[in-house]
Amino acid sequence: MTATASSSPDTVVQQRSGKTVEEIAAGVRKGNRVALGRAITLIESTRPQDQVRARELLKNLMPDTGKAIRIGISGVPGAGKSTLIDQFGLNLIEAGHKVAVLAVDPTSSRTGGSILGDKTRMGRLASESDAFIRPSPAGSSLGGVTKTTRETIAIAEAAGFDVVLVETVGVGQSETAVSNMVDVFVVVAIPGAGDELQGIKRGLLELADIIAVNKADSDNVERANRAATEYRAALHILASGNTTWQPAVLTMSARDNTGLDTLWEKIGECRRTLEEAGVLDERRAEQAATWMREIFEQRLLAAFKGGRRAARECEDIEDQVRRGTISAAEGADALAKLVGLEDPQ
Ligand SMILES: Nc1nc2c(ncn2[C@@H]2O[C@H](COP(=O)(O)OP(=O)(O)OP(=O)(O)O)[C@@H](O)[C@H]2O)c(=O)[nH]1
Ligand SMILES: [Mg+2]
Repeated sequence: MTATASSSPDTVVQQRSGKTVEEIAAGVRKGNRVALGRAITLIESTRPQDQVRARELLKNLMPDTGKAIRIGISGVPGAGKSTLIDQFGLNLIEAGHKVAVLAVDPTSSRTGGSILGDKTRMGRLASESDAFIRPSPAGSSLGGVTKTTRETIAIAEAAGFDVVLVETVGVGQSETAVSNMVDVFVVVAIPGAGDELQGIKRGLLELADIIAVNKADSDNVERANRAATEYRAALHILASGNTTWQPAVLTMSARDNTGLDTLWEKIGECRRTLEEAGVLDERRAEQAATWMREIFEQRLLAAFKGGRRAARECEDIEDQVRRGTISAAEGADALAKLVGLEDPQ
């Protein structure tokens, strides 16, 4: 009774399914929905034995990953990301693609409303058999969500989805995390009142391969065009001169389904340009190395904090840093000593 209560319902299904990793992998390769769900449940599970199986599964599916075009979609809350993904996804399915939509939203555990909101805002896409929508797992840190999303991209690719859209809110560090797992990064902007660049942060501008000014409809068209001009000027100032791809700026209306063809064309153009210059391979290689480092850091930290004594001492040191009794550097020193790291002589 207690054991059941402490496991998530998904985990219980996983245990009952009794499927081997090979069976799940075979199902995923066939594009089987149940297998896909099982695979992702395994990946999202925090139980150590599930994590071992998840790693086996990823290894098994590895040869079938990497084939999709991976697109990040970011932008301030309310910019129209979900509306865009819903319409864009439908257009792509119409054109014969299979579309997976994932979200990186570490705040969803706090607000609790975003998962429900996204399901309804992508209502039309959600009911398509060639679409797969997976909200951000609730209750995880950014690091946890990032790891899960990266692995889910791999699973979705193995299941035959050839377009992967990763939505993230343009706040905090989540957009950097997403730009580190996609081929092309799209920022959805909106015409601001007065100062057009209000609707986008400079840091986000630097990550953008494409800026899509949304809501260019009704009496907003003029303002959207003006915003696009300002973004072009801002990007021009930022441009280092020898980048492979000069970011593109376009206007669109996700609501009215206008400008979305151009968006797809630009995404393709960007990816082709990066591919031909060898930058895409470089990006993906660098992403794989970053991914490895993150996984290792997380495991190291988990192993370290897993020991009860270490966890207590760790908390104690953190407390001292908070109170200002010791400096952050001294705290880090104390932690290093705890794991047997000595200062180089
Ligand atoms: N006029 C107009 N309204 C739009 C357009 N796209 C989205 N909206 C509206 O803008 C609001 C926010 O849209 P969402 O798609 O939920 O925006 P979001 O960026 O996903 O928002 P968060 O998930 O909260 O960050 C909704 O009321 C949409 O109906 C558009 O192209 N034109
Ligand atoms: Mg949204």
